Amino acid sequence: MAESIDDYFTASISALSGSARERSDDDALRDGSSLTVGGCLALFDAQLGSRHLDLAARWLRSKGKGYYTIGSSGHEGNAAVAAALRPTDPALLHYRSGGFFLARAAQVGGRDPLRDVLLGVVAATDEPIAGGRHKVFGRHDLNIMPQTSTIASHLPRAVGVAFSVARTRKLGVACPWPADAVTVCSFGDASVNHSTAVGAINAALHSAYQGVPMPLLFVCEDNGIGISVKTPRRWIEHTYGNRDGLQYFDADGWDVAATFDAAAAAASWVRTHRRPAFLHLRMVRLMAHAGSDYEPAYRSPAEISADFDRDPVLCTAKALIDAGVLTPAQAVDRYEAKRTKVIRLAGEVEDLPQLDSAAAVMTPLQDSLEDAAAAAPASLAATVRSGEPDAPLTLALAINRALHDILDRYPEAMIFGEDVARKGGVYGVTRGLLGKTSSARVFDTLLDEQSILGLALGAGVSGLLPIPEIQYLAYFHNAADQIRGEGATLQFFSNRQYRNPMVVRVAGYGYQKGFGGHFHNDDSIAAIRDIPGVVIASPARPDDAAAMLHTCAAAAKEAGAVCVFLEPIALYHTRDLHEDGDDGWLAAYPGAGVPIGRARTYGDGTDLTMLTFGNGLRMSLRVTRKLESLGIHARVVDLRWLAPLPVDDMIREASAAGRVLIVDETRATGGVGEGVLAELLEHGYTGAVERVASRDSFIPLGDAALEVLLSEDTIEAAALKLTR
Ligand SMILES: Cc1ncc(C[n+]2csc(CCOP(=O)(O)OP(=O)(O)O)c2C)c(N)n1
Ligand SMILES: [Mg+2]
Repeated sequence: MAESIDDYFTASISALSGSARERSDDDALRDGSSLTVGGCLALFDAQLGSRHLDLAARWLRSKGKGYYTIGSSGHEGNAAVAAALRPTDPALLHYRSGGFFLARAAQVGGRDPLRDVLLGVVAATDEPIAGGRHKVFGRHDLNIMPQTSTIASHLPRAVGVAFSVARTRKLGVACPWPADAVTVCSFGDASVNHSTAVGAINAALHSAYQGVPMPLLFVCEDNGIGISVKTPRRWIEHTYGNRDGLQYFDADGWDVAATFDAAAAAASWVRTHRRPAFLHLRMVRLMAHAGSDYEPAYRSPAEISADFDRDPVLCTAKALIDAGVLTPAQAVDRYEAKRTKVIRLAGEVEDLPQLDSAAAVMTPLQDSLEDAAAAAPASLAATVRSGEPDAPLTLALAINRALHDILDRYPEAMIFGEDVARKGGVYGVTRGLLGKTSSARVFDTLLDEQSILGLALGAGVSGLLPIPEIQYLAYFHNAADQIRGEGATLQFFSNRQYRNPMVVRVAGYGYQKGFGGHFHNDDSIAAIRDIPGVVIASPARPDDAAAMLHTCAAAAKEAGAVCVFLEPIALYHTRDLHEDGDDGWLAAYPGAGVPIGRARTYGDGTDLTMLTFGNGLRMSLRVTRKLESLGIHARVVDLRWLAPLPVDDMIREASAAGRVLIVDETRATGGVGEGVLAELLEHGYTGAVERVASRDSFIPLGDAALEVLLSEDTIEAAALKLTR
């Protein structure tokens, strides 16, 4: 299908007259601009490439060979942003960044970026970053991290990357970005309204306000519309043009020299001041939101064609003609030559192999989990501080001590979150860590879970080992997309070339004796459990907690694993198991890590196997003693890892009794027990099985909480029913 903008370019340029003059590559393109003739020709080339990639993507789509048509047309001015930066500056880009990508690739050389983008469009396995999993702008040697398309979800990570440039130096940790790097992130004018963007910009300002280096360039590519919804006129300059602490630059994105000058000024300002800046580029959006978007449904034909004269490709051609660099015929020749090249490449790649099996698709996930599973430290002896009395510890103390040791073991480890430093955590779990090291490694953050996780994402790709804390499980849900959409997907969409190691500590689960209500007793982890590749640790006992935390740190470090470490608040300071003073819930510090995906069995009864975790372990052990007095011999299995589940251990222990009770403190619907039951049935367990769980309710205040939380009475009744 012919695109009007395509014909318009040729017709408009052909109608011009002009002759070329002797211009040297080093001449300024025009008075007052620092863009040279040679620089402009290079940008024109990138812009032409980007435009013809968009046209080719639609052509491939029309033939049933291409799968992605969101284009960069109208945004090709972002090529000048790449030119104003260095290829070593980390970039997290808007999906209309064809110009940027090609311009940076031209600076670096190597693979043909035109072919690579087409490989992405046809979902070919040869594509260098996502390997056929998505069409993204990303390449490791260009320092462009792949982004998919959750609006603004990459901005919190960008803040984390910018933060880490100086922090890695301070800690003496190797960092992939140079000490004077500027991090750049780009996004659209509608996206900037997303709470994720607003939060990230706020977090950057909040850091910079306190003197923390924040060399971050926000680039808003403002085409005045988000799919069909118009951005109010002048909204971007109104909101960001005059914001304390955020240096504002702007330009017309169709004017390549002006864009280059503004981007160069912004980049230089950020590089020098190590503070955030906002570059506002006015753009047009040509050829609709995507190939599938029928623009006349919401914009008049006149409005659509009014943008044609602000086509950056056309404007750059005119600028080169005005400057006597090219004749109109030469400009059209370049345009057509690029078309020919791109169409030829498109023809070459259109039938290349795509991922052809689930295993092929999932290779990065599988490899990451396998590497993580191999990561448990064999001995913790070296990290255990000498002179430390070997007294039994509570869960909170064991975690605290493990965090001390992890800070010793990994100089790149950083512990942060709300209230973790000065106060030492709401429950004292991080007490003393700040005094042990410096505030560069243990620090309080602003109150924004999204920014906390974003900081971890950025720190992880920058060489650090982030251990963020989310104060309560309910507040993880508040920011879950940073793990779901960003953290968990990075290895998948980069074929493991980028990894964001992290151990997210989350205090959670119920049984706070009526205190706190639903937020402090959140018992739902469904939103974490189904995220591919994420490791979920759920320790119950002090020794396991320390060992598992060491394992998670090692898995993050060695495999780039995203680990969620769920700490049962109700057991933090628990000492006893059966009777007051029995000290049955204390344990000595462990000597080795615990492998991911391995359960722990208590007892060897063969009448009943209880599969459980978290608070369920303590309740089950208590019930077991009562059963014992009735002559029923049970064994209790602490799953310990909720993802991946310890399936082999589960099947073995379940089969030993042939009667299984799943004891699940999370909600019946979407709870862990559902997954345990499914795994048992799918892996050949044929015996009897029952499941008890908490009710499908939010947790109320006071004693009423006990009405909906799983209780020992319920567990006991189910156990008796199964065994009688
Ligand atoms: C969180 C989220 N909500 C909705 C969408 C769907 N969506 C994709 S692009 C888009 C519009 C973005 O507009 P803008 O930021 O102006 O960028 P433009 O496409 O105009 O360059 C929307 C709503 C999304 N990707 N992510
Ligand atoms: Mg827009």
